[in-house]
Parts: sequence; C-alpha cells; structure tokens
Amino acid sequence: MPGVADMDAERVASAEPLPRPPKAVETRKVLCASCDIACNVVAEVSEGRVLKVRASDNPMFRDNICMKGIAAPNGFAHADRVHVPLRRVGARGSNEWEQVSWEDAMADIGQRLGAVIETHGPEAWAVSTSQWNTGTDHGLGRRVMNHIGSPNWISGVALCAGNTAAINRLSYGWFPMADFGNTRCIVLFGHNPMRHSWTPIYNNIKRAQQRGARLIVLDPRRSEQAEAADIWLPLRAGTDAAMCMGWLKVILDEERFDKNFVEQWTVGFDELRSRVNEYPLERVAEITGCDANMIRRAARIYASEGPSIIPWTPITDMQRNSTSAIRLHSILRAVCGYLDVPGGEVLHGFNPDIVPESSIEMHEALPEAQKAKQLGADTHPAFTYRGQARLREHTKRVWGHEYANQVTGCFMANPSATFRAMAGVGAYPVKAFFVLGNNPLMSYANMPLILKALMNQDLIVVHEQFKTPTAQLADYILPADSWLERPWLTDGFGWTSIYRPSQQAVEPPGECKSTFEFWKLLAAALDRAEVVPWPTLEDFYDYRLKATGMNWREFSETQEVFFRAPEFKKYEKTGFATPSGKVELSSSILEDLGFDPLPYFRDDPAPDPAFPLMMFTGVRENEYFQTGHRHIPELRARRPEPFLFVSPATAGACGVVQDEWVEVANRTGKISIKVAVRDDMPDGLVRIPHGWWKPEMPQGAGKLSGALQYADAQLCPDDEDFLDREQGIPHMKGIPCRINKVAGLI
Ligand SMILES: Nc1nc2c(c(=O)[nH]1)N[C@H]1C(S)=C(S)[C@@H](COP(=O)(O)OP(=O)(O)OC[C@H]3O[C@@H](n4cnc5c(=O)[nH]c(N)nc54)[C@H](O)[C@@H]3O)O[C@H]1N2
Ligand SMILES: Nc1nc2c(c(=O)[nH]1)N[C@H]1C(S)=C(S)[C@@H](COP(=O)(O)OP(=O)(O)OC[C@H]3O[C@@H](n4cnc5c(=O)[nH]c(N)nc54)[C@H](O)[C@@H]3O)O[C@H]1N2
Ligand code: SF4
Ligand SMILES: [Mo]
Repeated sequence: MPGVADMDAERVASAEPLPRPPKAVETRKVLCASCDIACNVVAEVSEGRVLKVRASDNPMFRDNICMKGIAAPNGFAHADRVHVPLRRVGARGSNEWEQVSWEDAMADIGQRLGAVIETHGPEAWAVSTSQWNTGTDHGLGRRVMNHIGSPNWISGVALCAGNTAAINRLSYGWFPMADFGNTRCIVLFGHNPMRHSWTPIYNNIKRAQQRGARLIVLDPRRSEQAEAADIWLPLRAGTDAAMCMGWLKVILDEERFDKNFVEQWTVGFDELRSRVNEYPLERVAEITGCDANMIRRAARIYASEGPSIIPWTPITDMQRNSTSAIRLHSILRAVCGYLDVPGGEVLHGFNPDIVPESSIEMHEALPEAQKAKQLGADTHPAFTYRGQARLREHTKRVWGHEYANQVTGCFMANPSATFRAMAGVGAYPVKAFFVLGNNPLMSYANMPLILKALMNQDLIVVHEQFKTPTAQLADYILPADSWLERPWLTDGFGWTSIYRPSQQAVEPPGECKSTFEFWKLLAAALDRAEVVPWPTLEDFYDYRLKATGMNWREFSETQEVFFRAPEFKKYEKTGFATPSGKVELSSSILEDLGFDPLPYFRDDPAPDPAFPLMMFTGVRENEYFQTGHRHIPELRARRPEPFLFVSPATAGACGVVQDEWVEVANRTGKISIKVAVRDDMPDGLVRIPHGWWKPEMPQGAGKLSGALQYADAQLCPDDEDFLDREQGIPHMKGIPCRINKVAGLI
C-alpha cells in the first residue's frame, strides 16, 4: 500500500509501555477471535490484565502471528469500548443514551419483543450475527429462535463460506475440507491469504509449496499469491464459473477424469458432459479474457498431477453465478477423484464424542409452517430450509443427525429479502431486529435499503463491544465480552470434526457479558428459561463434552486440538448424503426447486454507458477484520484512510492521481475514497475495500461515523440482475461504477 510503511507486527506489541514491572506472569492458551480463523495463541496475564498476546508453540501456528491478534489487548482496553447497557432516549439515531441495568434492559426487551410477536407473529423477529459469532453462541441463538418460532436468521456467512457449505451439500452431502498437508496442487480462485490475513492458511500454502506442491492462482489482479504461483490466470472479474467450465471441457475431452469413481459414485455425468460441450475453450477464453492454452495447461495439472485441492474461497460466494461456480468446484473435485482422499478434500462428518452445534440448535423445534415462512425461500431457496431440509433423511443416514448446519449457512433466511421485509416492502413485516457481533448496516449489499430497514423497526438490540454505525441506530446497546474474557469451545464451524478449547484469560470489564449469557437472559425474559437450562457456559460445555469422559476444566487444560484420525472414502460404506446416495453432478434438489440442475454461466447485464468501469469489493486489509478495528491507534496509523486500487492507464483515463480523494458512484450509491495507482490492477477494474467507517467521526443518524461516506455497501446492488438466482446472494465481483473527480479534500 503506497504511503504506508511496512512494519513488523512484533513492534505493535511493544507499542504500549507497561506502567510498572508486572508481578507474576501467567500464561493462558487462548484462541484468537479477532478474525474468523481462530489461531491458537498465548495470552500473558498478570494481575488480571493481559500484557501480551503471542504465537503459540503449536506447529500450525508457531511460525508467526498477525498484527490484529497482537494488537487485540489494546483494542479491548480502548476508551471507546461499551462497558454498560445503554438505552436510547431520543429519537432513533439521535445518539442520546441512558445507562440501564442488564435486568431492566432484558425485562423491557422481553416485553417489547413479546409485543411485536403478539402483533405480527414470531417471524417478525429477525437476527443477524457475525461470522465468528456464529461459533461463540454455539447454536443457542437458533435454539431460542426455533422455540420462539422465527426462521429469520441471517449472517455474513450468506456471503462467506456458509453458502458454499450449503451448495456443496447439494452435490455430495457435506462440505469438505482441503488437506493442505498432503496435497500436490493448490488452486486458489481469487483467494489470497497473506502473512497478516488468515495467517495459518498462508502458512499452509507456503509449506505445501516448500514440499513441492504446485500453485495455480486465478485472479484478475496480480495478487501476492499470484506472484508466488506456478500459473496465474488473470481472469475477468466474475467469470469464475465460465473458467471452471473450460477446465471441465479439457478434463472430459482429454479423459483426465477418474472413470471408476464417476461410474460408481456419480449421477448425471452424460447431462454434465453435454452442458460442458456448450463451453468450447475459445468461448471460455473470450468470456474470461484468458489464453486458451494457459487454461488447458492449468486444467491438465489440476486433473493429472494431483491429488489437488480447491480450498474454499469467498470470491465465488459473492457472484452472480455463485451457485454454479461453487457447484463446479465440487464437480471438479468429484470427477477427478479428489473427494475424501489424502491430499484431496476430506468429508469430516460430526465428531461423535461431542454434542454438535447443529443439535444444540434444535431445528426440529421450529414448526414446519414457520419454516415455510423463511424470508427469501420462495424466490431464492438454495440455503433456506426449503432447499436444505430435503437433505434431512440422507444426512441422518450418513452422518447420524438430520440437520447439519455447516458453517451455520445451511438453514438461513435470505438477507436481501429480510431487509426488504424490515423496510416494509416484503411478504410480511419484520419489526424487531437483534444484532450480535455484526455490523449489518455495512455487512451486506444495498446499504441504502438496510438503513431504511433499520429506521423502520420497533425494536433494535445490538450486543457489541463498540458503538458501530449499526449500534448507533439501536434501542439498546448491550456490552459484549471479548475472546480474552470468556472460555470457548470451537468446533471448526461444523465443517471439520476438530474441536479446540480456549481458556479465559481475564474477567470481562464493567458489565460486559457473553453471547451465551445474552441468550440465556433473553430466553428467561420471554418466559422460556427452560430452553437454555445450563447455569453457566462451563456447565453447557460439560454437557457437550460428556462422551469424552472429560469435563470442561479437564478438557481445556489437557487438550489443544481434539479430533479422531480421519478415515477416507467413508462413502464406500455409507454412500453420499444426497437423495441418490451418489455425487449429484446434476442436482436433483435444484431441479425439484425449479432451477437448472446443471451449472451454467450467466453473463453480465448489458453495459451501462454511464458507469463504464467495473468494481469489486475485497482485498482484505492487514490491519483490520472486516468493519472492525479502526479504533486501534497502532493499526489505524498504518492505514488511516480507505484506498481504491486502479491501474495507471485507468487512473490516467479518469484524470486521477495517487492519493487524490475521489468519488466512486453507481446506481446504488456513492462513496469518497483515496486513489492508489497500482500496476497489479488490470485496466477498467477498481478495487473498493470493505467495511470503512471512522470511529472518531460524529455519531448518530445522518453521520454514522463516516459509514455513509465510506462503506463499500453503499455501492453494492441487490436487484435481481445482481443476485445469484438460486441463493439470492449479491454479485460483488464486477459492479458497474465510475470515478468522479471532486474539488478539494473530502
Ligand atoms: N458489503 C460487503 N459485505 C460483506 C463483505 C464485503 O466485502 N462487502 N464481506 C463479507 C464477509 S467475507 C464476511 S466474513 C462478513 C463479515 O461479517 P461480520 O463477521 O459480521 O463482521 P462485521 O460486520 O465487521 O461485524 C463484526 C462486529 O463484531 C464485533 N465484535 C467483535 N468481537 C466481538 C465479541 O466477542 N462479541 C460481540 N458481541 N461482538 C464482537 C465487532 O466490534 C464488529 O462490530 O461480511 C460479509 N459482508
Ligand atoms: N487482515 C485480514 N485478514 C482477513 C480478513 C480481514 O478482514 N482482514 N477477512 C477474512 C475473511 S472473513 C475472508 S472471507 C478472507 C477473504 O480473503 P481472500 O479470500 O483473500 O479475499 P479478498 O482479499 O477479498 O480477495 C482476494 C483476491 O480476489 C481477487 N478477485 C476479485 N474479484 C475476483 C473474481 O471475480 N474472481 C477471482 N477469481 N478473483 C477475484 C482480488 O483481486 C484479490 O486478490 O480474508 C480473511 N482474512
Ligand atoms: S489471523 Fe490474526 S486475527 Fe485472525 S485469528 Fe489469527 S491471530 Fe487472530
Ligand atoms: Mo469472510
């Protein structure tokens, strides 16, 4: 990043001088949750205070630690942290608050939520949670909602991994995990882990390369991983599905697939073959803008020099052709024989020793009539109950439980449909909205709609550490604890069967409480205390761990990574958890739902002369996780402002220069941003960073700490042309826009 000096993360740790020499320093084994990858780290603690967070000696994590993990204690000790429950006193968004007790807050919340339910039905209550939070409430949120009767739960996982999990299940009944340790070829569809961005995945890729594994990167931009790759295919943004079609064309034409596996374990191969024949390499080269010979070379290596992996990537989670692209990844894995083999992609299943979060959620408690009301299920059903419940008996047969809510993305409402209902233009009204560790105003598409939706609520409750732009519009802000202040048992997002414990390092400050306590108090406030019967989080963990023969204390003290050695090709005994028991190359569920059962590529809408450039949101910033962390001085100092990336030629054509403040606009909205001219960008493409607001700027409606001015969600459309058909998730990788020059500084 121009203008931002590189700096060793270790120096961040020493930024805060210690007031006096500490007494005895103790260590705690903790899982960092400053992003959603949950590294094992060590917290050094003295006198009830965390002095330092450092890398653990676990081989997976010992090489390095990212700067967000190191800076976390300063972030949590920051003066902006919310320590007590706050109740709105002026009009919504007036930013006038009074301090209340948890007791009064929860009594009033219970009563007001009860009134909304009484008037509009339980479906008028929607909940939005974050990526990481879905793992820290352990399914209790869904459990309470299921007992109260609301199916309208949404999360960032609709745009990131949760939806991939749901779509993978349509093909082979479980979302597989890439075996980096034994693979011979890694294919990254836009995914770009770096030293300070998902450090463990970055390390996995580097180690595999050191062992001799190949790396193929598909990215419109010459990313850091592209620079390290054996082959880089600079595809046009949003064309990943077409690229996969090209790979399949090569693999099928040249008979490079696993014939035995295809014959015995798949259905729909002939139909797939005729669909793939609609995509000759010349057509794929034209759509993707890549050289046909390079496409052929990459496909050959993937298929013939494996076992290969296509690790999960969020890039195909956020495209107009998301369902097809994700299905094509699963089809490539299957036909090349890389499913459930060492070095390929492993179907973990549940860990039989621990009660899974999918069971805690108790989806069976939600009546079918309420499931049918899930928002978005009628038009975009793929990850809603309507799409996923068709797998129930098959999931039970193979994996032992009816509901496998992998990455919590398998029984979700559609976010856009939910915000429309909240804004009063949906099938029915949603009038109460609860937010846990998420900043939804900025974390989905179409921010102008979300703002209307929030302003139209009777009750908004936000459980947070900070007064985010979303929290500024709430009725209640309830103070949340942090990952250093609570115990945690993580289950690898229900994706893997690996469980890891995190010890509590210190007490939460002020009146901060955990997500567990929030749901327990809410259940009681709704007269349903029996739904969360465990007195404490530790009791709850004791219950879940019973079959291990250990209680939480023993488990957290003795275990670091708890798993059973993987078995491979389990499908030979059980079949796959799909209606046919095989890998569904042609999806019977998509067909039943009225969609094309085969993957396809749907091109962009006709060009819009008013908006001749294309933008994508992404390229994660080392210093921040999503919309968070901008209050932490040592991180903010490294990257004080949001930057777009643009090629020298495009900057020239727009008449803009390095460090100039400009406006980026399209039919959804506009933002202010600084220019970074980068030769790693292709011409005509603009990168917009995700999640910018400035905690130091004025708060309250009309201001929202700069969110209205800087957030990428202002530019992300969610009308049908920009939604994936089957899931209804927004296209964020190729949105028309233009760059406007502005006079002076903004
Ligand atoms: N427009 C747009 N939307 C996107 C994306 C995009 O690029 N553009 N990216 C998508 C992706 S990849 C993802 S993963 C999701 C991410 O979505 P989320 O994971 O929901 O991330 P944020 O929206 O930044 O909200 C996280 C909030 O949690 C708070 N928080 C942190 N720790 C705790 C805690 O222990 N307890 C509680 N209660 N709160 C806590 C933070 O202060 C922060 O405000 O967003 C998706 N949405
Ligand atoms: N420091 C830090 N680390 C993080 C996060 C963070 O906020 N901060 N967030 C975490 C989370 S939740 C996620 S999901 C990951 C996301 O991290 P990544 O998976 O690495 O995703 P991005 O960084 O958004 O973009 C990666 C690459 O995708 C390319 N790209 C853009 N459009 C397309 C396209 O249409 N097709 C293809 N093939 N490539 C395209 C971009 O040029 C970019 O180089 O990062 C995680 N790590
Ligand atoms: S990558 Fe960084 S922020 Fe994410 S879990 Fe690891 S140490 Fe924490
Ligand atoms: Mo993500």
